[in-house]
Amino acid sequence: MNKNLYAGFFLSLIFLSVSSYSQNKNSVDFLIADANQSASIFIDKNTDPLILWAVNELADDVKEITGKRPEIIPVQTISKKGIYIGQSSSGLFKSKSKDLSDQWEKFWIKKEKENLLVAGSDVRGTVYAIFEITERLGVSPWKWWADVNPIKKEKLALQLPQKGIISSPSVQYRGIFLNDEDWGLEPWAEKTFEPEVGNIGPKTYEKIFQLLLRLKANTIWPAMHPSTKGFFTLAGNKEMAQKYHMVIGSSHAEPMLRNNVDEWKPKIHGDYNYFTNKTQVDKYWQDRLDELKSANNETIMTLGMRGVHDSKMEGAKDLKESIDMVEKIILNQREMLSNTFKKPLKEIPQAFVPYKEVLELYDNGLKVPDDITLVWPDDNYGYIRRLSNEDEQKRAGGSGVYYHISYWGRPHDYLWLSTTQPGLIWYEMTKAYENGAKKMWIVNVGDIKPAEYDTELFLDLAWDINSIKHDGVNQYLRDWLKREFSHQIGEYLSPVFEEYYRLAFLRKPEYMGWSQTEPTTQIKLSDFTEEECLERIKAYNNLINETDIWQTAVSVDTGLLVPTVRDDAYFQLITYPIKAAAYMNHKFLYWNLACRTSDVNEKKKYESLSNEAYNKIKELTDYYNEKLSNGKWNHMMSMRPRNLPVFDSIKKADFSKEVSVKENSKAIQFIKANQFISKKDPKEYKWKTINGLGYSNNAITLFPLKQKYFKTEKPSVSYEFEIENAGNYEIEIHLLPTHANNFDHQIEVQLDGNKAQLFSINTKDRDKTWKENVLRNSAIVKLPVSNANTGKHTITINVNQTGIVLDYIKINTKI
Ligand code: REL
Repeated sequence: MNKNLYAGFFLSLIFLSVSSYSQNKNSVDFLIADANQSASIFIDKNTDPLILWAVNELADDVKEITGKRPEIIPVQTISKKGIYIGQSSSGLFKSKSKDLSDQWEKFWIKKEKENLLVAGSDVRGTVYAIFEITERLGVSPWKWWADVNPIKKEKLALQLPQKGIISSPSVQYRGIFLNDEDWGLEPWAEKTFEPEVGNIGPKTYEKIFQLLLRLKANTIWPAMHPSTKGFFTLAGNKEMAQKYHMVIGSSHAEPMLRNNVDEWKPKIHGDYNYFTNKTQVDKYWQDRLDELKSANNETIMTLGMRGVHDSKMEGAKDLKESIDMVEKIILNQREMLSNTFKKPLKEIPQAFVPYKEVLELYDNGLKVPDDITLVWPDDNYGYIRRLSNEDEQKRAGGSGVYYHISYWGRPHDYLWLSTTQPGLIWYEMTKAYENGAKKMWIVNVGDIKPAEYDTELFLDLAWDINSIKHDGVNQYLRDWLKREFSHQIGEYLSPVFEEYYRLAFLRKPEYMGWSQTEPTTQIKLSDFTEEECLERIKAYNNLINETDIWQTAVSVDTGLLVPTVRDDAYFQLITYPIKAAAYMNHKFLYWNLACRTSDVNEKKKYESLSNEAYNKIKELTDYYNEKLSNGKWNHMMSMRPRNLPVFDSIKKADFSKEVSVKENSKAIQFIKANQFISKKDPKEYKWKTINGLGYSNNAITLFPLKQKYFKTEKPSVSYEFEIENAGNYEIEIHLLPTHANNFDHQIEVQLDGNKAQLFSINTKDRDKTWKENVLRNSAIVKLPVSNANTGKHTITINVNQTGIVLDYIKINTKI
């Protein structure tokens, strides 16, 4: 774009922004502060300390924006004009808030006469209401965690719908799992933020809990890797959880809130083996319960047993023995719980997480008592392995999900950047909810940074599953960018971010070396053709340019700069992820080109471009750690988590190696799944496009998402393509590698009038195909077409059930 075009583009953005700001007929404004005054905040004199803390946060936020801090005044009744905040049980609201009584974390905010009334059904509900207000005032929940500093304004008003807001969570327990923190969160806490403790201690947890409350979350699975001290072993951690009303749970490998890696001492306790060492193991669990009895923390107990860390339970000879033993262990654990807490078991929140091999036990008959929440895991790559069936949906304990946006393990870690496509999170979590997963959602966020956007998206869905519809995923991203930077930047950058996620959907930056881990293999050439390499280099170049625009002369000319106070936020939320992903791609793609060419000069040029890209990643990472926000994030960003080969400079690989790559097929057509020419929707079901999902960005599936089989009338979609030269072709249908409870997703593909062919598309466990599928986010069905005539052809694809997601179709020539 040249300068004039930019100017035109920006003018239209300004017009858009002005017009969207002016159409607010259905809303009311409440003035928080202007040049002369600021509203006072009135609270009950018996206000709970956590609500009081949140009220003070609100007052501080207002002060940072306007320079005026609202006065906080304890009162007994509503009289003077101002903001009244409290729990529904407080004397302030009396009969006004009957609709909130006995509700879980519900709140309302409304303007009544000249006052703003803010009531919550309980402590957390009231706190969430307060943070709903700060966010509507433009304060990012990431204010501290990503330095999204408030932008000064003289006049600050809260805009509300006429009827006010009533809100309550879709999912009861919503939280994060801090995991694989060895290269980010832990060293940062140890060396930068909390050196006095030298670990993830109460000061760090305090900041995390504050963030979670701003994000309307309530649950933590604490960090648990060997570099980290067990949560309960550090003085002040559990007290901090109590102060912030955080529910403490623990991961699939840590039953009874024990952090085995740190707390199980083989020299003292012996083997972590229930077959041979039951007494010690029982005592170890009971000790934690005794400690909790006096501490009074809110908890969710993970039950069952695996190995010490992320491994299978010790001691069982076979599947049957494992199943019998886990059932027995759960009964024993429950007995300990009821004996210790002297409450009916249904009043003690408990969870069972059938992660990795434990799902096999469950699928083979392991019985889990009815009041325990079944927390279904994904396959570590964003595809939920299984959800409750009709019968399981009737269980009293309900169900939930344990989901990953960061992962350590086979086939390859993705611990560095955060690139899970928002459309995928939206699809999988909405599907989970529609299949009854409403009790507990936990997301593995790695080190929190740089997973800010995906974390918030996940938790926002957990709070209000209806806040985003299938066609609203990109709009949501746009709104987020507007809040974090400005209206114009949001408009401009959202397509850039969509492209960042789309390119990573085809291949995450961490997988660009085509290497694997567990066992770790060396990098190798990609599967991309030369043309694909060049296209991808160009696509990432565009992203780099678009990211820089806001710091160039053009933005100076138009006055549309990143607000200076948000420069650091821009670096950590935009510049680092986008450019680091781009340079990682450049590093490998240029290397691929260097290896493929026999022209000596070209080879040299590509080699040096590859090395340059590596150096750029280093520069960016050094800046993140050393300079960003005056060193606040030092040690948070590692450009080589787990030191996997993919993170090395290519010097270590063989540049000079001559590689002849035989390209034996060429794509002649790419059809996005939503470009069908006709479709068949069975009664009450509809094919819809999920925006921001898939490499096509327009994947389609059947709605509603609840599991349903189609026996006779199968839903289908048809596509058309044209062949110019008669000959041999291949049709490649790309589906998302989603899972089915019974491993029985099937599609039938019919070419022209020929006989339809049946394909089963699920994988089991972690086999070779599953590994390939998750690395490329595609399950591929191939259909050879021999002696195809020139002219138009039609492919019809039908599906046997919901849960099958079509991304795109490629027509390849066979060379
Ligand atoms: O992602 C998971 O839940 C597991 O893989 C973790 O429990 C485990 O700590 C893993 O990161 C590797 O050690």
